[in-house]
Amino acid sequence: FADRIRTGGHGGLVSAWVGIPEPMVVHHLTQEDFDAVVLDMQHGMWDMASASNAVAQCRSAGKPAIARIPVGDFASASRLLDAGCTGIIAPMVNSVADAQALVRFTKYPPLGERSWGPTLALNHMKLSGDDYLRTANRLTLTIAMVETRAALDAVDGILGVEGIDGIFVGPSDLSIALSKGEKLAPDTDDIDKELSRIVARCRAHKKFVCAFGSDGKRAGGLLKLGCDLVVASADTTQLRAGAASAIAAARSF
Ligand code: 3PY
Ligand code: MG
Repeated sequence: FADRIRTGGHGGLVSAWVGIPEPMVVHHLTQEDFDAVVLDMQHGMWDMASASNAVAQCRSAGKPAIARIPVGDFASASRLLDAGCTGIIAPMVNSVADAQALVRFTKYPPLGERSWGPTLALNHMKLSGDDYLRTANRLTLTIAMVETRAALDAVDGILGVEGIDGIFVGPSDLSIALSKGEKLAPDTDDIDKELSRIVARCRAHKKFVCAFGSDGKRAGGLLKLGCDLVVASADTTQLRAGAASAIAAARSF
């Protein structure tokens, strides 16, 4: 998966996004045609034990698990890679220094200072310690979120940090930042303009770009703007939309 997203030519990847802290939710979503599953540990209520069980569900379904960590919680990033995650998304990476700190916790030397202990990852990947050490920096993805004005200003510097594999754009926070707290408007032309600029900068640095779509149609639009991986709404949204549509169909009888 890591090579696929890095080298492009994948035709656009679509990921699930799960905040309900229940591995069985992840199990059910892996039965659909998602390319990956993001466990949202920033705003979702996952703890480390349930997240590592969710990673196991992804692994047994043959899908990569990517964890979004809480802001600045880089120590958890190492643990989630140890649990077998294929990637880490770090929110609110606003400077080169933030990006360098993230790389220190997610890449082994010489790129970073990730500490050794990937017991579950070795089991999941059926690799020896030596083979994992040799390949982990390439087979795992370190992804910095750009979702503030500071991050927009620093985007070239962040992309220039060796070990940052790609960028994930958070349109909600970005819209709040750009409007100085006036509005939540993630699906507007203003956001698309910034997104197109970020896509161009990622291409220039030969790195990939991901973004969150509030629904499937929006996710398709984000792919059209040049994103490599998009989220097509969160588990909670999908659950409630499915329920609302079933209720409406029953009541229209
Ligand atoms: C944002 O849009 O701000 C995100 O973090 C993704 O939902
Ligand atoms: Mg955000």
